[in-house]
Amino acid sequence: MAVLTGAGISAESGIPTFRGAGGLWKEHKPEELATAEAFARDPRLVWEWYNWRREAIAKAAPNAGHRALVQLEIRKPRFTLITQNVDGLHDLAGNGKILKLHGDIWRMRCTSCGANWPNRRVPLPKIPPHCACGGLARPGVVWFGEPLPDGMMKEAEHAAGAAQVFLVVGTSAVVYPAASLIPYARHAGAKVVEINTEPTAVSATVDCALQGPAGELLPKLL
Ligand code: BV8
Ligand code: ZN
Repeated sequence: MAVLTGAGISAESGIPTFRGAGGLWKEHKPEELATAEAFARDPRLVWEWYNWRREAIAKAAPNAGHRALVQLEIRKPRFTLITQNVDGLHDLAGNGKILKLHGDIWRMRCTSCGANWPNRRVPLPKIPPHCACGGLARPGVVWFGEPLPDGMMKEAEHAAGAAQVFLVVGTSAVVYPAASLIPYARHAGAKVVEINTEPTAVSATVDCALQGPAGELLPKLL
């Protein structure tokens, strides 16, 4: 079994999604902030946004939807959780095998020496933060226009291609290449089940589209 999650699974933990009402992208557009160009132009502005998101995420706890996916991993011998989320709530809930397609907001990377380290300081004492080497640090996430971490899509495609059931939870399925895992799983013969509060770009193509909040439907699915 394989599961692909998006921001919607963290909505009931109080973390705003990207494209929904009150979404993160409302005040800002993704191009403005979640790109290497924006960071090069104004690292302070981009770090202010990530600092604000880290503070919001630090207050959030995994919800019943996250917990249901931990139970699923325990019950299913072959289980891979693939997430587009950078909030770390699947780790906090206790899942073991997590493919983080878009990185992790709780990690930093040095723009000069390439060091990569965890940092959970909230709020950040210094903005923008720097590496021990003195280089400027960046959030350990994948920005628009950047490639996913090496080998990540291969591993995700392997999991999606081998799954009998591919669960797609809380994603608008507009971001690529993550969204391509959905047709990939279907063409490999998986039964695709979608859980979302609204119809999405893939709802018409899945075997079963369950409409409702992940925090309610995932425990029921269990
Ligand atoms: C790449 C990390 C190439 C940063 C993120 C034109 C057409 C097609 C593609 C492109 C294009 N132009 C550019 C592209 C490529 C681009 C892309 O896909 N753009 C989109 C916007 C069109 N992709 C990229 O740039 C990727 N890289 O292609 O590189 C390359 C290759 C080699 C060498 C060089 C370059 C990189 C994409 C990664 C971007 N980073 N995040 C950060 O977080 O700050 S993406 C960001 O969006 C998040 O990761 C998020 O997870 C992701 C997807 O959004 P969702 O998770 O789906 O969230 P959303 O708000 O959209 O939807 C929430 C859903 O939940 C809704 O459906 C809602 O109904 C539902 N929901 C709400 N509440 C609940 C619920 N469901 C259930 N229960 C609830 N309670
Ligand atoms: Zn460094």
